Amino acid sequence: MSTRRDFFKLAGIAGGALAASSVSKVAMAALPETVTQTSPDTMPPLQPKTGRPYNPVVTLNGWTLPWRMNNGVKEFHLVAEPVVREMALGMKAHLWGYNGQSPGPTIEVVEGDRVRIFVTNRLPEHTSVHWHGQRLPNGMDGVSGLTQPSIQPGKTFVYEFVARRPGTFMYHPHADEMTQMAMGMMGSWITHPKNRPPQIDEVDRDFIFLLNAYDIEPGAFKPNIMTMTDFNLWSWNSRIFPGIDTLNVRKNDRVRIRIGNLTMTNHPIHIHGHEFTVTGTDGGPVPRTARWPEVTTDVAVGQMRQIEFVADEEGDWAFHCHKSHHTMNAMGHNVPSMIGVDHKDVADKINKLIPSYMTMGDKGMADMGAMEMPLPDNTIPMMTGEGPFGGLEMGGMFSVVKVRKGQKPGDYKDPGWYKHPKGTVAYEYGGPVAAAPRQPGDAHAGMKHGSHGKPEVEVQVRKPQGHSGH
Ligand SMILES: [Cu+2]
Repeated sequence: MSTRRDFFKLAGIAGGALAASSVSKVAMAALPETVTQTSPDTMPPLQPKTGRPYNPVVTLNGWTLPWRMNNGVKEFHLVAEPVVREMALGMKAHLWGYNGQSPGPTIEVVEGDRVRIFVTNRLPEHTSVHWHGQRLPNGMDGVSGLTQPSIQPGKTFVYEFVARRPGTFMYHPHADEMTQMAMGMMGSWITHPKNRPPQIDEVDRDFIFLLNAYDIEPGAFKPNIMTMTDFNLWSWNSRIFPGIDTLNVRKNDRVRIRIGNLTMTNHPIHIHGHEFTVTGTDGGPVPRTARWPEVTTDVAVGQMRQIEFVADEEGDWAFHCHKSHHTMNAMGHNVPSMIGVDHKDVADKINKLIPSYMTMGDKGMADMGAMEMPLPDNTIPMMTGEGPFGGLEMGGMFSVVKVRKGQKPGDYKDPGWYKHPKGTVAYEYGGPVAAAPRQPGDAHAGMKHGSHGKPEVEVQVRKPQGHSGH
C-alpha cells in the first residue's frame, strides 16, 4: 500500500525542529512530497511518465521511488527513518531505512539526467547518503566530515548531479556506517543507458536486489549492530526465504539480474538449469570479449554484479547463495555436530525426567526442518519452506526462478509450482537391490573391533565454541 504524506504533514511530525532546518522556507516549500511504501511485496515496474523513456527494473520485494520533473531536473525525496520490515511471514524486524522500508526505494534515472535528491533525516542521529559508483562533483559524494557536514536529525539536505554513466549502483549512509548499514540503510540505483550502447543488451526482464545480513536473536526485534561476522539472518532486500518473492519470467525471455552486496562477507550467487554471463559491474558494462559463462558468480563486499541469461528451460529453478550457512535462518551458533553420535541411552534417561526432550541431529539436521518445535515469537524456523514434493529445508538467501511458456510479457505474478511433464521427475527405483561387492576376507579389514562388535575408534566432529563457521 502506498501512502502519500504532503510536506505540511511531514512538518507536523517533525515539529518545531524543521523551523530551524538548514534549507530556507522558500526551498522547503518546493520539497517534493514524500512517498512511502509499507508493503513488502514486489511492486510492478514503475513505467516512466515523465523524462526520457526507459525499460524499468523490478525490485525484488521492493519498489521504485517516484519523482517529479522541476525545470528539467528529476527530483526525488528520500526520508531516512526507523521502519518495521517484515522479513518473512511471522518475523518482523525493527530497522532503519528510507521512505517506510529497508532497503529504501530503488532510484531509476537515465544517463544524462540532472538529478536532485532531497534527503530528510528522521533518525535519532546524524546521517548522510553516499552514491556508490557514481561520477559526481566531490562535494556530492556524501562522506560525512570529508565532503559535507552530517545531516542532523530533523534537517534536509540536497544532493544534485548529472547521472553521467549508465549502470547498476547503490546508495547508503557514510556516517556511523557500521550502525546504519547493520540497521538496514541502503538502496539500489540504476542509470539506464540513453541510447543503445553496443555493450548493453535490451532485456525482457530486469530484476535488482541487495544482499544484506542481520543478527537478530530469535524473539528479538532489533539487530545487534556490533556483530562483525556471526550474522544469523542472510537476506535479499531484507527478506529471508520463504519470504523472498520468486523471479517469474516467460520462456525464452532475456533476463538480467542485478545484485549488490552490502554485507560483511562475499556471496557466491548460483542459478540452476541455466548459464549466465556477468555483463556489468558497478564499474560499468563488461566488454563482450571479456565475458565468460558461469553458473555461480561471487559478489564480494561493496560490489555489484549484473548477470544475464536466456531463460530457455521451463521449470522452477533454485537461485541462491552457495554458502550453505547462508540458506539457513536464525538459530544458535554454538551447536555441536551430533552426526553419528548414538544418544539413545542418554535420551531414555532424560525422557524419564523431561518427557518432551527430543534428540536431534544424530542423523543430520534434516529433522530440524521436519519438526514442529516450539519457537519464540517473532522468529522463523532455521530450515523451512514447502514445495510440491515436501520440505525444501532452506532459509535465508534462497529463491526460485520460475520459467513458464504461459507467462505473459509484463506479467510478474507467481505462476504456482511447475507441472513437470510425465516421465521427467526423478523417481524411486523399485527393482531388486544386489549385495554390494566386497573385497575378499574381512569386510571391515583394517578396523579394530571391540568385544561388542563396534569399531573401537569413533569419530566425533565438534565445532569449537565461539568459532563462527563462516
Ligand atoms: Cu551468502
